[in-house]
Amino acid sequence: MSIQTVATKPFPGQRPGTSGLRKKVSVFRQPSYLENFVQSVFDTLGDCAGKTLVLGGDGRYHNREAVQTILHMAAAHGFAKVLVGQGGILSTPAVSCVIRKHGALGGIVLSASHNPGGPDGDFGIKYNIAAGGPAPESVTEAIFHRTESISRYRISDAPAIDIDRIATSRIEQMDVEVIDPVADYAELMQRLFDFDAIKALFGSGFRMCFDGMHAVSGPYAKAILEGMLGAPAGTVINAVPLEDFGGHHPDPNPVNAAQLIAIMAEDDAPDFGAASDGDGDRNMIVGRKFEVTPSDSLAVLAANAAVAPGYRAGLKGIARSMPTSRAADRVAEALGIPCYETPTGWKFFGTLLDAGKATLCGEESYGTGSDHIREKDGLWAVLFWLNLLAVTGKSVQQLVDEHWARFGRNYYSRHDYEAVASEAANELMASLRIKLPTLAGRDLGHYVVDFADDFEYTDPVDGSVATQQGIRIVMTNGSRIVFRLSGTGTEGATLRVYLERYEADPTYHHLLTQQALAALILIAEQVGGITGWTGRARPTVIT
Ligand code: VG1
Ligand code: CO
Repeated sequence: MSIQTVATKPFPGQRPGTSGLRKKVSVFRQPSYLENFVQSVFDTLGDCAGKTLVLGGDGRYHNREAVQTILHMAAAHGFAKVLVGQGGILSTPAVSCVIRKHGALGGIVLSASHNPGGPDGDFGIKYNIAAGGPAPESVTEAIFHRTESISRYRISDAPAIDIDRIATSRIEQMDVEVIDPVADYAELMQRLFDFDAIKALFGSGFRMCFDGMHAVSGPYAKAILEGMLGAPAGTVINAVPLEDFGGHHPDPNPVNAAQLIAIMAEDDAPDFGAASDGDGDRNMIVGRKFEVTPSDSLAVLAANAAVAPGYRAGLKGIARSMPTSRAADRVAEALGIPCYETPTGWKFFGTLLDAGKATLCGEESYGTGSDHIREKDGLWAVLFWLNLLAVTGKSVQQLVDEHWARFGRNYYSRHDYEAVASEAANELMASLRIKLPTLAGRDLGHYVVDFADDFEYTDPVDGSVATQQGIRIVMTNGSRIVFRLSGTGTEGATLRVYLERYEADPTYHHLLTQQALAALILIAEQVGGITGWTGRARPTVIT
């Protein structure tokens, strides 16, 4: 066994997006493609002698091969130890948890999250830092610059090692410790939530359906819900991770988790439904015949955080991504704590969490989390809701209705136009930017524009600046339209249009969301010229 130095040439476009580098599997399978990126990560980290790395992925197609490649490269880079999930499996929140618990230098997550998998699907890779969260932009940019000039990578030629047995083996000087993917994570959840109360809830006949979507959270949900909390067998459906997610889109929203939505719409539906995404960091919360928006979920959890032992001491602050509805802001105001507005992507929450400025964070894209780790956390949110349901004895809908009655309702929707031509999407955004200075004060029928800008964020902790993070058109009554291009897609561009309208009067709290937002939807089309630029008469996905 020896360490080989292999000559290579840069590949264009290895710039990480909102959440790591995501490309088609066929792109990742080109000889040296993954190796170039991993070597660039290691070159950026510098000396790793004596250090520990965490490694795992969501089990999608190409996960196993990539794990072997990275293990052999880590050995060549001098790491002392790699903690790898059994079978190459670790959810994104579990990676974050394991990095923190074992004092690792960092970790590598292999996932394209909610993007489809399989030979024709997507693959992805992301580096997380010692705090457990996604690398900040300063680091991802350094990695990207390294990929542009890379000329060699180093790798051990040792044979492939067994990642299916919980045991420690060696590549060169490096220990490869295969760990139970669930254990550390489950132990952390047990410390945060009232497991006895949740056990009693399941013992009383409460029924739940958790849709693992054939992705990574199945084994976690089975072990925790059915194993530790005594939920009946069969509570977790689609529980076995498959390399192609059963041909589905592992994205927990009402469109892609249609099976769960159908189950929850039946007359004798379970009391509680939930789903998670490819890598286990997203969550969708569903009551009987009732869907909870992610923005509302964040606000409800924040308002009721004291039910959970891990949050009894109170919240330091709440942080949400800019396009996420302002429902959480109203809770923060009532609690007398700050509410931070960050750009899209979990990496922007890291500094706030590290500095103790925020306890809960959330994104409209079905992401919720807290300072227990540095990633969003799907099952964590589900356990939080279970804890809340157990303590209050109320239904999901009752809790949300009461929340709206107290704080008002933020009607909210996201319209996605997927796989549109990149050039057209860029031109749409450019034309909006030109219009921005002319919009303030304009009367648009039902709404008058208060201000319009391109969201720019200065991190209150480290002072770093992120520009062009979404065009927002904010009305005088606080209603908003936001335009943004996705940073996680692999085909053309995806335009996201976010719509929000606040309604204080409970008489109007039960309108259909798209109807409640109809006037704003019309304005988005008029101002953005969406159909003209994209050629699309309607969105691909509405959530
Ligand atoms: C999307 C979501 C964003 C989320 C990101 C990663 O990004 O909008 O809120 O943080 O995915 O989530 P974009 O750039 O496509 O809008 V995950 O669960 O795919 O890692
Ligand atoms: Co995800």
